[in-house]
Amino acid sequence: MGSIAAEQNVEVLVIGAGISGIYMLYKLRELNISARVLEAGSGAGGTWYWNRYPGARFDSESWTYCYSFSKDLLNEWDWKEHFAPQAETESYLNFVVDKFNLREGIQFQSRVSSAHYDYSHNQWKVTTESGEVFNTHFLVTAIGSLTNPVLPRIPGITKFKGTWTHTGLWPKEGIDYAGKRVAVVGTGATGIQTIQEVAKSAGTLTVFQRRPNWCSPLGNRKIDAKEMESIRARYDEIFSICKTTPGCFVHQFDSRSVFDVSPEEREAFWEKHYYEPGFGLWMGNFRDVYTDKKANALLSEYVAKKVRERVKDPKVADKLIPTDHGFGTRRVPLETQYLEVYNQGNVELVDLNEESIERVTEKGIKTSKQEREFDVIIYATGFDPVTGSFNAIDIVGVDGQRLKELWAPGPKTQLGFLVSGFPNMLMAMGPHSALGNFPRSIEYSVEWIANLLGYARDNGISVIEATEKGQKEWTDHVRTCSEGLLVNDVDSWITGVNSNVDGKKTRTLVIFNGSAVDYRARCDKVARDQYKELSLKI
Ligand code: NA7
Repeated sequence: MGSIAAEQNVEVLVIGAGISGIYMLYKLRELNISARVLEAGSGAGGTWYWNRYPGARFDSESWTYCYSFSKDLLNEWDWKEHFAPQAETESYLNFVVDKFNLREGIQFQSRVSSAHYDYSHNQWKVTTESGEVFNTHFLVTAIGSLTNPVLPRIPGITKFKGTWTHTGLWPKEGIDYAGKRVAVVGTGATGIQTIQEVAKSAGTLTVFQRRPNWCSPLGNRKIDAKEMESIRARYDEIFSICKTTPGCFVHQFDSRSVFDVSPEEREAFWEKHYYEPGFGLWMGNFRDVYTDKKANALLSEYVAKKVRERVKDPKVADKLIPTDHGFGTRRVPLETQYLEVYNQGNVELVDLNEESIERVTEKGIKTSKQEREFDVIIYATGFDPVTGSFNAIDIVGVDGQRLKELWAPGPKTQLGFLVSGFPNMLMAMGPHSALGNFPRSIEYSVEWIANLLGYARDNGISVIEATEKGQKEWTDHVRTCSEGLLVNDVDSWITGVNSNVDGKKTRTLVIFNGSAVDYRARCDKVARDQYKELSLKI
C-alpha cells in the first residue's frame, strides 16, 4: 500500500519563482517570516524560464529591467546587451537566487492545481498536480500576467508529424530548424522576435498572419565594460526617472499635443524616436496620441510610411500595415530587421484574411487555398491574459466561491492586491495593478505585500481581506482611468481578449491603465493609514 504524504504547514506560501516570487521570498526572509515557494518549472525565472524561443529578449533596457533593491547586486552584475536575450536574463535571475541563498526555499516542478480557503482553520489548502498538500496561513500569488500559453483553435494540431511547439513552451534542448521548412503562426511581440531570428537560418519561412501589428526598431547594442561602468554610476538616476513616468520606463511623454507643432517638427520628432533604442516611440510620444484619434492617425501614417520604405514589395508592405487599430493601442513589438525579413526570397507572408487556415495536417497546414508542407510549426499565439494565470488554478474562497466564476465578467480587486471573499490571498502584480516596465512595478508590489504581512505579524492580525466598498471603489477607479483611451477600442491581451479562450472574446478591464505614479501614491496612502481601508481581524 502506498503511503499518503503528510500535509505540510507553512506560514506564507508563494506560487511562482519568477521575478515577483524570487523577490517575495527575499523580502519574507528579511522579515523572518517563514515561506515556501512552489514553482512549476524545473528552474527559476518564470517568464524567462519558459520563454526560450529563438530571439526572445527584453524590450525594456536591461538596466531598467533589473532588480534595484540591492546595491551589491547592481555592482556585481554586468549586462552584456542593452536589451538582454533570454539566456542572459535566465542566468541573471539564477545569479540572484544563488547570491541570496533562496534556492532551498523554492520547490521546483511543483505546479499548483488548487487553492481552497478553509474558513474554520483560517488557512489555505494548496494542492500541487503531483498531489502534495500545503496548509498555509497566507497565500501570495506571484504567477505573472502572461503565463498560460494558448494554442489556436485549429483542428488537427496534434496530428502534425513534424516538430511543433508553442513559443512559451519552447523545449530546453531547443529545436533544430536550420535549413528546414518552418511555419510561424502569430505576429504579436513574440511572433515578431521569433520570425526575425528564425528567418536567419530556416530553409523557408512561412508566416501566417491574422492581424499585423505596428512595431518599431529595438536599437539593441552590446555593452562593453566601460559603458557598463557608466550605467552603474547612473543607476540611482535611472531608477528615479522610472519612478516618475506613467509606465515606469525611462521614456517620458512629451507634454505637447501633436497639433502644437508644425508637420516638419512632428516628423523630426517621430524620426528621432523611431530610431532611438527601446520604447521611445511608444512611451515618449506627444501627450495626445493615445486619446485623440486624429493625432493617432497622423502617428500611424508616419509608421506606415516606414513600413513602405523598408518592405520592397508594396503589396506585402500593405499587408504588414494594420488597418484596424492605430499605433500604440496594442502592445508595440520592438524589432530588429523584422520588416526586412519579407524582402528575403525564402520568406512568404500568408494573410489569413485572404486565405484562412482550415486545419493542420500530418504534413503541414491546409488553408482555404492550398496545403503547405513543413518540418517545424511554431505557434506564437499568446497567452490567456492576466486572469488566465489565476484561472489555471482552482481558487476557491469563502462559501465555495470560485475566483474564476467571480471574475468571469472581469476582475474585481482592491488595489490589484486583494479580493473580497478570498481572505489572506495577496496578489503580486494582480489584475488591476499597474504593469508597464514589469520589474519596476514588481518591486513595488512585492514590497507593499511584504510590509502588509510584516504589519500583520507585528499586530497579531490573522485575517486580511478586501472590503466590498474598497473593492468597488478600486474597480470603478480602474474603469474611470481607462475612459477615453484608444487602447480600449482594440482587442488585445491588454483588454483581456484572446480569441482562443472561452469567455475571453470580449474586452474587459484587466489592468490599471492610469499612471503607475498615481497607483503607488494610492497604495502608499493605504499603508500609511495602517491599512484601515482593508478588513483586518485579530
Ligand atoms: P499576443 O500579443 O497575444 O499575439 C498573439 C498572436 O497570435 C497575434 O498575432 C494573434 O493574432 C495570433 N493568433 C492567435 N490565434 C490565432 C489563430 N487562430 N490564427 C492565427 N493567428 C492567431 O501574444 P505574444 O506572445 O506575441 O505577446 C504577449 C506578450 O508577451 C507581449 O505583449 C509581451 O509583453 C510578452 P491577432 O492579432 O489576435 O489577430
